Amino acid sequence: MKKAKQLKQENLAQLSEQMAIPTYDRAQVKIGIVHVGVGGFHRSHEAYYTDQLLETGEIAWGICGVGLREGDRKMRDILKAQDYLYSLLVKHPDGKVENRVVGSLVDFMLSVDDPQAVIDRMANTETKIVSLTITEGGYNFHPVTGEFRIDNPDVQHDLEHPDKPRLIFGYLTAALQQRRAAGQAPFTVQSCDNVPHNGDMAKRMLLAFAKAQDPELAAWIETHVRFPNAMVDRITPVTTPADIELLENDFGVVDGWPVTCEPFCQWVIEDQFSDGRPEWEKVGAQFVPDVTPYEKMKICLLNAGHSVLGLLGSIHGHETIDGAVRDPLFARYLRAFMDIEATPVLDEVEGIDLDLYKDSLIERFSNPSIKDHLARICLESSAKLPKFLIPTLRENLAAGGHIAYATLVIAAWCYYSDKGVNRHGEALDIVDEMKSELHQAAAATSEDALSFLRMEPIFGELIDNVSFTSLYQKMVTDLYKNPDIAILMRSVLEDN
Ligand code: CS2
Repeated sequence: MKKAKQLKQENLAQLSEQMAIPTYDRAQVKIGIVHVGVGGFHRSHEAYYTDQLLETGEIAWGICGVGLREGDRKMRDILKAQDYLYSLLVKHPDGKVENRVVGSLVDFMLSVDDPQAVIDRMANTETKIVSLTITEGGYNFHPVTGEFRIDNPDVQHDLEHPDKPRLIFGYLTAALQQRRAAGQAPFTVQSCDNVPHNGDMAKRMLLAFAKAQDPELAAWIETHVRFPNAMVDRITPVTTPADIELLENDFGVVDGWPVTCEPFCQWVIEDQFSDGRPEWEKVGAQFVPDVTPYEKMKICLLNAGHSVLGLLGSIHGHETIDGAVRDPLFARYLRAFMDIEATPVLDEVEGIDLDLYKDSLIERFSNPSIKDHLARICLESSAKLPKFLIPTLRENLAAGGHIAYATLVIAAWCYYSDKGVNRHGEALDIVDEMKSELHQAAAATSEDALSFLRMEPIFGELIDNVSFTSLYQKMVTDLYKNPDIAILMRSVLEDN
């Protein structure tokens, strides 16, 4: 076999025999988008759509990636060494793997190296959009009140050092300040995170920060900057060494950090932009006046469904989403959760049959080629569950609906946070910004069965809801007596 070739612009033509490569002239591509948070998801989703659009000849929409943390250096270094090119491996359920080199990323900056350069890049009038995948936790909101956490030490730092911010809000504020001072139109701030009303959320958080810094600028931002809401969707597991090997052995290409994803891809965006936008509709995105029903459907069914499988499955000893959903008990539990607890809180979505949507989710979750690890799903649960699952619980409690499926997930989350092991006693790798608070609250369960629910920033007033706490108390007590989660799942299924 021929020696594998390093992924690089100069080797592209030779690699084109094995895989699809960009056919547009990357040297001519202008940077129209600055994207903060270049992880797997950005690269399988927005960068993929944009790459497809560049193929149509719209070369004003290249992407400059930005990393705000030291931890982003590895991604920057790897991508820089391969001229910001990377492989996107689309894995089909029948084992077929499609591979395309994505070329829409044309630069990458690390703010920790030069904060002013990042501010200037955003402020440059060529930048029409600053898009974000900063994760649910990156918005710095209080999970219960929804307020901006102004007391966060990093926010305080950014208010004192506007030219050397640490968080996204400091960068956006500084760049928008430059645009305003120069009498230029602002860029659009486009969130691509799994947060309900992600654009409104980005707006509220940015305004809270900007107000604390310069109320006049905040008023200008409020009037002139657009923050389209969007529903984003493509399952993108963490890249593994096996993916890198597959590329080298089967495609003859050396890529330090490829991305793998499922074939399905969806992006529904509200059509409101401050300074123009790419015609992403030419390559499959949907522009709509109001994204609310789409995003609620996706978050309450897909993301919550993931969390249901993630937490229950971790305790049971499952490792991946496809493994969990191929277990008949988990498949039944997931479907019943979707039908009995999630569907009642959803609105009609024009053109979408919810039953078919749920079938398609289960099919997507079952894709055996996508090894989506439960560890990724459970990562940062303290930021995810208050967006994915707890609102459904609250709505059902208020309407007198069913809550047992979701309540068992909360009890499982407590056990998981306390013990950090599955039912066989094997260690689970818990990664969460609030790991120690979660552990502390959960560890007091044997003395006070409701101690986990006393975490006010997560559960708020739910601690006072007796319908919920009495059911939770019974479940958590049973789980602590016998961590065989399958018994409790069966009993929820029988009772409901
Ligand atoms: C997952 C999402 O992080 C999670 O818990 O539910 O990353 C999910 O895979 C994506 O939103 C799919 O679009």
